[in-house]
Amino acid sequence: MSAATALRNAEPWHIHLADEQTEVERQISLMGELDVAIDLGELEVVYQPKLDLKTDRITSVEALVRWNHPQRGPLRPDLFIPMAEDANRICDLTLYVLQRTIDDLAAWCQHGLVVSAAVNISAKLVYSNEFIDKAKRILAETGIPRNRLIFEVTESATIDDPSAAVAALQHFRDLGIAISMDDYGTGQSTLTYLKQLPLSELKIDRSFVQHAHEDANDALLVQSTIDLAHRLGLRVVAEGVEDRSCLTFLREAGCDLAQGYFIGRPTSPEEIREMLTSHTSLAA
Ligand code: G
Ligand code: G
Ligand code: MN
Repeated sequence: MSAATALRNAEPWHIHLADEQTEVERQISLMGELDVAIDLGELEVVYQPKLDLKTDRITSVEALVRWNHPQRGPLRPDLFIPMAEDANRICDLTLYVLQRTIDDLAAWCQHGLVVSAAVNISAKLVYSNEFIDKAKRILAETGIPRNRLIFEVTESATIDDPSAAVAALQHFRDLGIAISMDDYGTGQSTLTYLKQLPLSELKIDRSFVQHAHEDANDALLVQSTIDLAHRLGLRVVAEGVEDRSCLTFLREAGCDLAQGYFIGRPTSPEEIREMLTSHTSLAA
């Protein structure tokens, strides 16, 4: 191999190294900025509505964190949540989201609105004593009814050690918080877990919901999940509802709640208040 060829061959490697370097630097810098953003309260919390299919009213919302980075613009949670998990900042971030959600719930309650709100809890936090203790402290200071709070937990949080998961989730249930299994159907939940875990709700993953009105297999999976959940005494939420025919299918299938772009995108607490006050009907 000539020196020139060796150099040409080496080039992509160098570029790759340089890219990696830049990526690592970017991550380190973002992590530092995330620390500051959490401490300064620069993160935003928006809420996506959930429609009760029996009453055709918004009765619940899901809190979703947003980071409007001063230089980089809006950053998606998919990018910075894993980073916060790796850097051990997920506890602080989640407590911040929890506090904001409780404050917004309290403001909605003051306007006489009856609504519950869900906060996403990373798998890592389900077993964290620090998180449980600090969450308890926040809850002790608030006047909102406890049954207005839901924790959304993914299946992966409960798979590794089911009996530990039962105990951990029971701590939250003892505080009056409802537990929802998020992205249901994408993990490896067995019927045993469903029976053992102290759940209140199943959230069927959007990959099954989105085409359920037009795909016979998806329809079957969604319908039988709804029936199974009901027999276990659980409420069912379908996520990722993007059109009216999907909503109609879910209503006929006996689903309890629906969430998705057709019902509403994640939005500010003020807009949620207007939505709750105006009762715009989505009934077909
Ligand atoms: O809107 P969306 O892009 O908000 O959210 C993308 C992902 O980020 C979803 O899987 C959602 O569960 C997750 N997510 C949003 N907010 C939070 C949060 O406060 N905590 C955790 N752990 N995950 C969140
Ligand atoms: O994983 P989790 O269930 O927390 O997911 C919330 C995520 O789902 C957020 O990123 C939110 O923006 C997204 N989402 C909410 N409704 C819809 C929808 O109707 N279609 C799609 N494709 N994504 C949605
Ligand atoms: Mn969720």
